[in-house]
Amino acid sequence: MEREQWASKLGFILAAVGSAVGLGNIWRFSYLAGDSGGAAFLIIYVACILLIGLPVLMAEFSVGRKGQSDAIQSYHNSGAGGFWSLGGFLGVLSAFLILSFYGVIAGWIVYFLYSYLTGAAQSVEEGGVGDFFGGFISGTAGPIFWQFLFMAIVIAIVFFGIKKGIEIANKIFMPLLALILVLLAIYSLTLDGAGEAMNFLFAPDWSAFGNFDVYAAAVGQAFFTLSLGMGAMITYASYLGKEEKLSSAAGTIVTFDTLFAIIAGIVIFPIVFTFGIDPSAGPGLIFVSLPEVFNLMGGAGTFVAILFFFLVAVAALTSAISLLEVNVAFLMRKLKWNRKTATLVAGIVVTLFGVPSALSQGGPVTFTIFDNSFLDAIDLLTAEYTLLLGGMITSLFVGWRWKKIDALRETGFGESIFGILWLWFVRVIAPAWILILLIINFYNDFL
Ligand code: ILE
Repeated sequence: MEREQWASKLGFILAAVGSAVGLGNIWRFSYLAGDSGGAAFLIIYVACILLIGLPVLMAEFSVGRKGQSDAIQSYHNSGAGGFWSLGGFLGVLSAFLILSFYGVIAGWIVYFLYSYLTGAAQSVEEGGVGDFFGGFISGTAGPIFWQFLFMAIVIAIVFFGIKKGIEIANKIFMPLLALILVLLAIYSLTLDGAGEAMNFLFAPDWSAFGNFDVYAAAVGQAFFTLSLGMGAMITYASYLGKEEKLSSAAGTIVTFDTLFAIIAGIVIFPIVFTFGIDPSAGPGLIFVSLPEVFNLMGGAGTFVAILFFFLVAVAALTSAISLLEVNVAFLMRKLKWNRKTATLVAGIVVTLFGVPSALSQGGPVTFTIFDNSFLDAIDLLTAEYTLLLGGMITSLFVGWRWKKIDALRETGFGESIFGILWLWFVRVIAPAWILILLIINFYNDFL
């Protein structure tokens, strides 16, 4: 049977933007920026996106488009065996692990959306959202129900395939997301705290630049947000025809993804400052602090809350789709299953694997791994190790194992100055940076 392809290049770009834009841009970016000093984090983060994220993204696109197969086989097809395909293996593994807890957190988002629609969330007393949220995530049936519901929608979309499922969903959702985001940003800019928020986001505190942990957090975030090291960009690019240009697509995706994170900051921080909440509230920022504020805003707050949680839920959906597709493509090739069987099996297995994460936030799963809950342990294992390692292998593979001329032709740069620059970034600069960060992470976690 012929392998599926995107109906149009625009469809591919929207799907890749859909994969990139997700919980990472809103939930993760806002709490990291809030924690690590706002503007300083933003500058380091944008530098990491341009200097490491973009070159690695181009490398992943090249492997997928040349390989025309799932993340692992694409390495073999583009000239590598043995060791190198470890890059693909880590991608498939990371996609599986991340999706298992991503579905859980997305489930929380859908629960908040539902609670605002029914009125339950607005009627929480002032100061009580922490308990409301804590009570929910430490339950048993609740977190699992919402995780399953979210995953069922992900499975249903992937079930219909590249053109009829993934591409159509992204063509509908991505413009809608952009519209909601811009509306919310305009609203936030009218709030009293907007000026303070802009200062926080754009006027850097220079002392933060001396802190290595901020660099580590920024690179981890660059990988997470661009869906790198998780096989997603390799798999999506493998559904492109050989003649499509990659460099402009990569530039577009990076631009939209970064804009989306910055505008999400413009939505969130004015609310944070107007109502005097702590920007470094950590992962609970959008689950506890923001809803407290929405509830203080009266009728407008309910409307803003519904739009906000809908936005985050849909952004998470288009990302989760790409992670499931990595596993589906792998099973379809490896076991010669058809799409429907592969989607159902991969979807159900990854959802079940997410159950311990869902139950680890105060629920019955109480064991810890190096002092982390099950969910946090998987988050750290992927964001700090497997993504980075996979990305490093991909860079070295394209930079050193491919002939220079092939690498430059595949990216579409040719022998231009951009081409040569890109080549040295994937050969040396990106892998060296990643190695340093792997060492820092290891040191921080275990020594
Ligand atoms: N890139 C997306 C995000 O930022 C996903 C990461 C796919 C796992 O949320």
